[in-house]
Amino acid sequence: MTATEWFRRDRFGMFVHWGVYSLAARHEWVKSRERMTDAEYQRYVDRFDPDLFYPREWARSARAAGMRYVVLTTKHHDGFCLWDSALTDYTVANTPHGRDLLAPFVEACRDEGLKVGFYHSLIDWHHPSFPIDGIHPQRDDEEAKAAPRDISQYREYLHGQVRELLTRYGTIDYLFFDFSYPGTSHTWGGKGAEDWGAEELLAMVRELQPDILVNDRAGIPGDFVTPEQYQPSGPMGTAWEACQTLNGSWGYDRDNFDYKSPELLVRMLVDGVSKDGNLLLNVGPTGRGQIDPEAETRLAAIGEWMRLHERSIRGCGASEYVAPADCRYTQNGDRLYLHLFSWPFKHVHLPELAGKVRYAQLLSDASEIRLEEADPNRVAENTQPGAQPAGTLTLALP
Ligand code: FUL
Repeated sequence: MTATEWFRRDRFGMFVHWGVYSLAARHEWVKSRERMTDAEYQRYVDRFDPDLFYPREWARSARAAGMRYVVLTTKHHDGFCLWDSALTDYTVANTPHGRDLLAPFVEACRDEGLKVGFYHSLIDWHHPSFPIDGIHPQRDDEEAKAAPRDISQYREYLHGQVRELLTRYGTIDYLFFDFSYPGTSHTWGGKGAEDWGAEELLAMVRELQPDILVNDRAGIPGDFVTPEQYQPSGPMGTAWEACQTLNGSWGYDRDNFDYKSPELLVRMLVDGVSKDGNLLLNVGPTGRGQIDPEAETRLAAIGEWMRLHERSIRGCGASEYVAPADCRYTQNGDRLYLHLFSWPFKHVHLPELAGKVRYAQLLSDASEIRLEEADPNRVAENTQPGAQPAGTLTLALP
């Protein structure tokens, strides 16, 4: 099975944004938003001691939710590294925790049968050679701005760190660079791909991990595209994955209770698969390393749904048929799944399928749905409206 094949089959993964910003607990961009100096931000580094870091629990929650891969932030824009990099002191090795976090994470994922993904930020607000731009925390510091910064030194550092990540932990299945986009220059007026040495970087990645999947955010095309916090209007002509938050923040955001409902999260997953895409759903563990109860509740609810509906997601993709209003089709061979977002219902009219459906049933309990050939429409009728909590029909095609 090729990398793109597993990716398209599995459809659903967990994103984990975790770092010293989890201690600030007010969004992973806190350093930039509050224009913190390195010295101010150091208070989080000095206190990073995740005593409740049990990656096996993360992996089990992901698996129970129906996810099949997990992607962890190795370094976010703040530049802090979750592994003991030989290229900087700005790592977990120099926190009270004092130990590499990636090895236990990778091991836990593998033990739970999950594919392993690394997120790695191209942006780095800590490295002395990284340009100061409009989002850099030190953007008001005239002296820092005037000091010469040679991005080629940062480029070398970036390549060296990615090499570490891809040589220390065995097979890595997935890499999410963040961020610049094909054909755009960066906010400091840089050249995007050229700044990162993207072609060379990607060649190195593929040499070290020949089967890895790489996203599209290094300024050159990758293996899949990454709509962020929105659902595209249809198939994108290539493998794609929407990344979505639970509450608008990627990093742990203690006072933000603006959570998406489990129903909405399930719909986003269904919607993506109906358009041939994946969902990478984020959690932001606390500074102690725990996935908070609000997130866990949602993961469990999605898992309940997945337990009964997995076969309408896994291995499925877009259908050639156009679903009725407020419905989605996902399809796997001769199984067409009709997801009704407005439930319960009495009749569904499926004119396009006239004469094509051999049998119809509710997916959750396999109960039969009465089919009626009512000229000119084929009608699927639910004889027990409201009897089941979820409205997905399986339509057996010839
Ligand atoms: C964005 C980042 O700036 C966010 O913090 C987050 O990591 C998201 C997935 O990508 O570009």
